[in-house]
Amino acid sequence: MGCYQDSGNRVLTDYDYFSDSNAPAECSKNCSNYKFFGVEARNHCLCGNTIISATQALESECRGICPGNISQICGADRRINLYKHWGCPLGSYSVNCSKQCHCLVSSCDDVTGECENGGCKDGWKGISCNEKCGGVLTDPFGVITSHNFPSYYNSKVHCTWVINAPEGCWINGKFTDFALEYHSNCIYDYLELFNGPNASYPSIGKFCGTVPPMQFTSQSNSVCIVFSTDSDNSERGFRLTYTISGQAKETTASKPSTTVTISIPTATTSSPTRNTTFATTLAVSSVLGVVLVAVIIFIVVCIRRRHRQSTGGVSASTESSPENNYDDLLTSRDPGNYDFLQMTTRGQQGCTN
Ligand SMILES: [Ca+2]
Repeated sequence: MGCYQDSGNRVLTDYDYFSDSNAPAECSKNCSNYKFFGVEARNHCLCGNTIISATQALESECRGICPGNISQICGADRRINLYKHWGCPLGSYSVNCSKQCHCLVSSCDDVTGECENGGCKDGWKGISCNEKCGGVLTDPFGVITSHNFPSYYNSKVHCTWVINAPEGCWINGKFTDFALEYHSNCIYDYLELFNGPNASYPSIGKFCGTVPPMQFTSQSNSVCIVFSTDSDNSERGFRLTYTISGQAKETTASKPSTTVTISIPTATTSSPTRNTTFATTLAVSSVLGVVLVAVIIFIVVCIRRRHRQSTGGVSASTESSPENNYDDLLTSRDPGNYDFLQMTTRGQQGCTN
C-alpha cells in the first residue's frame, strides 16, 4: 500500500512486536489473523484490522533496511510500510475501503482507485473509470463519434450507445469515418453492432481496421453500438451519422422484429448488364438453332428429289401449285407417300444438277 506517516495516533494498534529478523514476510505471517500489517523502524511489526487515519508519505521517506531481508525496506522512524492481507470489496478502495470506484470485475488500486485489470464498468471510461461515454439517443438524427475524434482514441475504453426510435420507426446509419486498430478477428479494438437495444441481443458484426459497415438500416426501432479498446495502439476512431425514419405507431402492442441489415458493397451481386448479356445469348442461340434445322430439312428434301428423279418420279416443283412458289419454310402433309417438312423455292435451282 506504500509508505505512511506513523506519528501521534498509531496507524495499527491491535498488536505489535519487535524482531531482529523483521521483514514483511515474517510480519505478515505473525499478523495473519489481521487485515493489515506494517513494518516500521526496521525491527518493528504492527498488526490491525482497522486504520483510523493514515497519511501517505513519500516512498523515499521509508528507507530502513529490514534486518530479516536486506533487499527490502522496513519503514523508518515514524514511517511505516503498510500492507493488506485482503483487498476491499469490489467497487471500493482506500485504506478503509470507504471510497467508490467503478471497476466491473476487478478490484481497484488501494490508493488511486484505478481498475487493476483496466476493465471499466459499462458506460465508464478512462484510466480511473470516471469519465462517462456512450448513452441513449432518441433524437431524430444525430452523430456518434469515438472520444477525441478525429484525434486518437483512449486506451481501455468500453462505450455503449443505444439508439431508440419510436415504435414503428427504423434507424438509418452511415459511417463517414472509420479507423480502428486492425486484427483479423478484431480482438484488440472494435466496434460491434447489436440487433436490439442492448448487447445481449444477437451481434450483427464486429468491425475494426479501416473497413467499416458502410451503412445500415434497422428493421426494428433500436440499435446497440459498443466501442471497446485495449491497452495499446490507438487510431483515429469513427464517426457515425444516423437518422430515424418511418411512421411511428400509435400502439405498442407487440414487440417489433429486431433484424438489422447491413449493406456492404460486394463483387458478387448480379447486375443489369449481366442479365442483358444472358438474354442476348439466348436469342442468338435460338436463331442459330432454327437455321440449322432448316438446312438439315433442305438437304433431306434435295436428296429425296434426286432419288425420285433417278427412279422416274416427278419433281417437287411440278407437284406444287403456283401459289406455293414462295421463299419460305412451311410444313406440308403429303396425302400420298410421305410425311415430312418441306421447303419450296422459286425455280428450285440449286437443288438439282
Ligand atoms: Ca488498441
